[in-house]
Amino acid sequence: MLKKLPKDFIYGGATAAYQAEGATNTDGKGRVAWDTYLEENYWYTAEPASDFYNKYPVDLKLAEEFGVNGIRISIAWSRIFPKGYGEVNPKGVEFYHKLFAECFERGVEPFVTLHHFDTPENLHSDGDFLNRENVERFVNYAKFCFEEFSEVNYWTTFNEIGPIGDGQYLVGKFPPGIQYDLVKVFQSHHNMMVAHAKAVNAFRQAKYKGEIGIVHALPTKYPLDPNNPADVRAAELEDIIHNKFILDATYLGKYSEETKMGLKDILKDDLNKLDFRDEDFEELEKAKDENDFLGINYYMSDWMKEYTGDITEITHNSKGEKGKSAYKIKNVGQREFDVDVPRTDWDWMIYPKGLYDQIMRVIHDYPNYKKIYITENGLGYKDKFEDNTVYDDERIDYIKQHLLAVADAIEDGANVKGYFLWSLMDVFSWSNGYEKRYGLFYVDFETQERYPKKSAYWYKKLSDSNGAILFE
Ligand code: BGP
Repeated sequence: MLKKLPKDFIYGGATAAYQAEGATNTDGKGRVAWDTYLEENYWYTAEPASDFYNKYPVDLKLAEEFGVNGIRISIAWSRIFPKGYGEVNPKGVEFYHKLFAECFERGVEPFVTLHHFDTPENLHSDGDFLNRENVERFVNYAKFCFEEFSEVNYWTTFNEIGPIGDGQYLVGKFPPGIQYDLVKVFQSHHNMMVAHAKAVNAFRQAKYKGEIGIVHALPTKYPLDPNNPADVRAAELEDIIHNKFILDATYLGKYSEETKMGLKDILKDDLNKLDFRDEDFEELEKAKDENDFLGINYYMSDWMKEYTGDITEITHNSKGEKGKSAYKIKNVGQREFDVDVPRTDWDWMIYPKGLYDQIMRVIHDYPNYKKIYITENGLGYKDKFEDNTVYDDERIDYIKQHLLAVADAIEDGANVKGYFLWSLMDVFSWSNGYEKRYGLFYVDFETQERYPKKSAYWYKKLSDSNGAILFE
């Protein structure tokens, strides 16, 4: 049994530009699709978020004090290019230089994501990544950032290509709010993977220093009854939609035979609507061994069973009313929530072993992976603020159990080099608002004061002991 985590392990905290910065209309920032979408469909907006645009020195000081030695930050594309391309906004560029300098000043290594859900509005309304011109615009934006922000050591192209496609075209909880269109889901996944590959290939070609990788959300999928072949198939197909398709593109540079068979089962005659081109696979093939790291975001597992009905129906539980979720997809299967596993108020099934299984699957199926970071994991909770803190024992336990699963995977041969808790401080949740909190630091969104939670004190001990407190 491990007694500590590896020597250079990162105890990080994660953020994302749109969920943290606020200042959506400041210093020349361009609009993003989410601005309008939240105004029209939800009960909150991205103002003030956590006012990270102004408060970042406070958050980074807290990070340093509480042993957090890495931070995931994303660059808002529309601060750099307000229209997604063309003229550069110097104030946006300056902001990120200042932010990165503060990170280094505090000894907090920034892991920088180029795209965390926030495509500029005019590109989004022009098809987002379904439009191949936007693939090129993304690559140009990436190249600009590689050249300009040479202080960055760790680059991530995309955060969660999977949930973007699902949120935008399957569940319909992300702009443009389209539901049940699996052709668009796979086309979006594919085009974004091509954009990733092109950015990686450009990064290598120009020989920039530092590392580059991608962050995938990888929820583990289990058959409800492992002895029932129909349930097993439902889990496999659901896995293809969320995990296997994008992992194949990342590490095989093509889609495996199993994935292609699965696509056929899921899409039937619609399969021929997909536009996959030879030149796409050339880029994917060229990039497949060039990913310095894989970021895994892991929050939950799902249990799948057979579904023979003809209607696809998904209910998203956005308000944290336990039991509200429903999920069944024609030709795929349905999720069973009533299993003997704890779940959050948002019906996210808490299953640390799923993280172990997912890591082991990656290292077995994709042996050309080089290194893994757990780039997001955390407990969304309706925190109770009392005595100027939150006694979030549930969160501490959640983190502990998941880190122990990571330790098991390391012991069994996985090269995992860090863990970033979602989130460093409280931020708002894309489709659930400000009530679903995850942070180590409680944010009073009215005053923008920060208060360390009990978990922050625990995290400091974790980091100071290099993980040893996990094994006590
Ligand atoms: C991931 C996103 C994060 C964050 C997190 C928690 O999908 O990368 O940005 O939001 O999930 O999800 P939620 O806010 O829906 O609870």
